[in-house]
Amino acid sequence: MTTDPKPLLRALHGTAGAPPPIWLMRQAGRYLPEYREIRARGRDFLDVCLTPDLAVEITLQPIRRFGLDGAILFSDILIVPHALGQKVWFEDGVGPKLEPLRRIEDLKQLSLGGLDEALAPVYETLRRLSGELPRETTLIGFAGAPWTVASYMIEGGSSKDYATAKTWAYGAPKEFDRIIALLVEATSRYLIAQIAAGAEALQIFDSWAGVWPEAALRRWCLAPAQEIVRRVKAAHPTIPLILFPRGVGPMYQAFAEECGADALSLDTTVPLAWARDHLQGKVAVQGNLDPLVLVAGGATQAEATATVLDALGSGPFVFNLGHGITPQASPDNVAALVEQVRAWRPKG
Ligand code: 1CP
Repeated sequence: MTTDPKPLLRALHGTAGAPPPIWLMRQAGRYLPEYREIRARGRDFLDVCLTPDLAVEITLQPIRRFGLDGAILFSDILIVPHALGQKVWFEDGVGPKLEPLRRIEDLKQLSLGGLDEALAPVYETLRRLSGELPRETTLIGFAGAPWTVASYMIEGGSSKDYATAKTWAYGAPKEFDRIIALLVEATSRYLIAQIAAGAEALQIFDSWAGVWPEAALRRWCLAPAQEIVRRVKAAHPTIPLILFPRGVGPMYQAFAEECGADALSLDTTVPLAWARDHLQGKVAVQGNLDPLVLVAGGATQAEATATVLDALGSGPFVFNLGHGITPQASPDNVAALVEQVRAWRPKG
């Protein structure tokens, strides 16, 4: 794979190279005036995700501006509950809202039967993007991990402590297994179809993995990730997968050894030397600049960026943030970041 013309694919397949490729989680979004302009036309957010003309345009916005190595499909992780038949909507200034699952019987209202049809516009978006991207740019598909998606399905939106979802899991673990199993099936089918439509790499976002003790983390995050990776690899063995088990601390090592993904996306708190010594020999790593550094900018940003590059840039590495970019980030700071990463070479 070392001959691949796409730097992001080379890194995800385990090849180190300077400069490392760069893309940013949530790189399309509210920090870009051209995104806000489209959103100001007043279309419902889910409708934007499901309108290929708009989703293609928004995906391309950060590529045109910054020439990033990866273009991530513009969509949302909550498109999967929507496609399963759950009521999902986005309230401006509030975030996602869902008609919550309350009892295991509520699962009967969800069905895998309508998945392909509901997600067809997403596949159309990917097909169009694969014809429009520069040849060195990698098209990244994605989905939420079962636990993170389930947390929204049960809580009915964002949550501070996930108390309703966690209490269900602890009180009726077999029922919770069924919810997770449904999402493993839906997510695997969705990711496999994204590859068929043109996705060249995939990221699975387990943004809220960091709330569990070890045994529960293994049961509801690590094992489901392993199963999704197994199914996707069985269908498409050469497509690299990135997993983002945000906030799992030293358990990142278990993910590196056991989940089967090609790369792990590191959250902002993962110590760099530890990641180099305990993870990077097993998987490619991606990360992990604090997104708020892109609000501060200046010397703070330059130093923090150099620290990440110097620690991880000599192994298989993808420069990224430790979580999604915030609406307050400055596009000029993003441009400076890309320039600095592209100029980086290992010392000595
Ligand atoms: O215009 C708007 O107001 C909508 C804001 C917005 C955007 C731009 C939402 C609502 N989703 C998205 C796009 C999005 N979401 C992308 C696409 C493209 C890109 O990365 O450029 C991706 C990959 C996501 C993934 C996502 N959605 C995650 C996982 C990543 C993460 O940041 O942890 C999660 C948890 C969501 C749920 C969600 N959707 C939207 C919001 C505001 C949230 C988070 C709410 C919360 O904090 O609980």
